Amino acid sequence: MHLIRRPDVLSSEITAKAAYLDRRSFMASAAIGAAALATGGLLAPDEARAATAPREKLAGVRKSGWTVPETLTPYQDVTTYNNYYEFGTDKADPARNAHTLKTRPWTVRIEGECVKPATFGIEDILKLAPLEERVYRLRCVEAWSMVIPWVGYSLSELLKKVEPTGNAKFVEFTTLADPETMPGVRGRVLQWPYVEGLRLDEAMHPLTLLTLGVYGEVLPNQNGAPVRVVVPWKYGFKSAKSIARIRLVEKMPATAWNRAQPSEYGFFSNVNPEVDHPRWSQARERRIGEFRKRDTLMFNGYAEQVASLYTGMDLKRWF
Ligand SMILES: Nc1nc2c(c(=O)[nH]1)N[C@H]1C(S)=C(S)[C@@H](COP(=O)(O)O)O[C@H]1N2
Ligand SMILES: [Mo]
Repeated sequence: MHLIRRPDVLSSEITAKAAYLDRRSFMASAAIGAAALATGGLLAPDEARAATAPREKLAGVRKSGWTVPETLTPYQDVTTYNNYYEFGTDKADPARNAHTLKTRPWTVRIEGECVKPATFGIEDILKLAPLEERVYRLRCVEAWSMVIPWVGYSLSELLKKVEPTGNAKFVEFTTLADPETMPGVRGRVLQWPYVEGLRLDEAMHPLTLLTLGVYGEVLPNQNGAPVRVVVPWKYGFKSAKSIARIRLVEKMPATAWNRAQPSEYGFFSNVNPEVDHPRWSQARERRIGEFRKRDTLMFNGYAEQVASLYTGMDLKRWF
């Protein structure tokens, strides 16, 4: 079940990362200094905050066997090239705007087809199961990808607590939509709140990660703090950020992207190089930081783990 284990690759990456971050914090302080000089000390408040967003280490994170033998995408790219439309549609908008997101107090309500519906506080979610680092590929439907060291544990650990009933066939995720703190929610790019969904067996699959951190640290707001899912064999938009409610349901949920454009964004959205998006090819992808394109892998490289979930299904029809 586990992916290729390459602790050697991982530790060398981490060394490279430490050097990289050192250099980066030096450049960041140099940049603030230069900007302060240029503006006579007046930085726009948003820029000042983004530049100094506090970073917090997560305690007790253990390495896991879930990794891929590829170079990690630098922290800088993971946290400044984002899709989080509640904070704007430009890739740089979330890092600029998401400082307004209030991640405490935070609760996740889990209800619907289950024996023990409950509201979990974020502090309890952080302690519910051991935190693991898992290096996953993330493939956006826009044909770019990253390799990201997420921190969390299998979503199944949380779902088990509420004891899904026999009627639970799908899981619906509803994410925060607060027009006060999320400028994008005042516009109409999507119908808010952002809703995503998985079939129950997909949600219970050990690869599906309830994600609380990245690079050993608390999840930055722009990456979906304080809690999101990451479903590595599906296009990135299935990995809903800043989850407020989870509902176990009998019918396939209506999801934000499927409602917006059903011919382009199917419910399953498994990464599939053989099924093109109506407006572009999905055969290849640009790994952020690389020049030459890579071939996109079936199920984003996780076929061995997940292909059996779709036995007998026509993947061109159920895209
Ligand atoms: N709530 C919410 N979740 C979201 C999105 C969004 O706009 N809003 N964008 C999705 C898309 S398109 C992608 S590619 C991933 C990006 O995650 P990252 O910015 O942490 O890499 O988040 C997904 N989750
Ligand atoms: Mo995406």
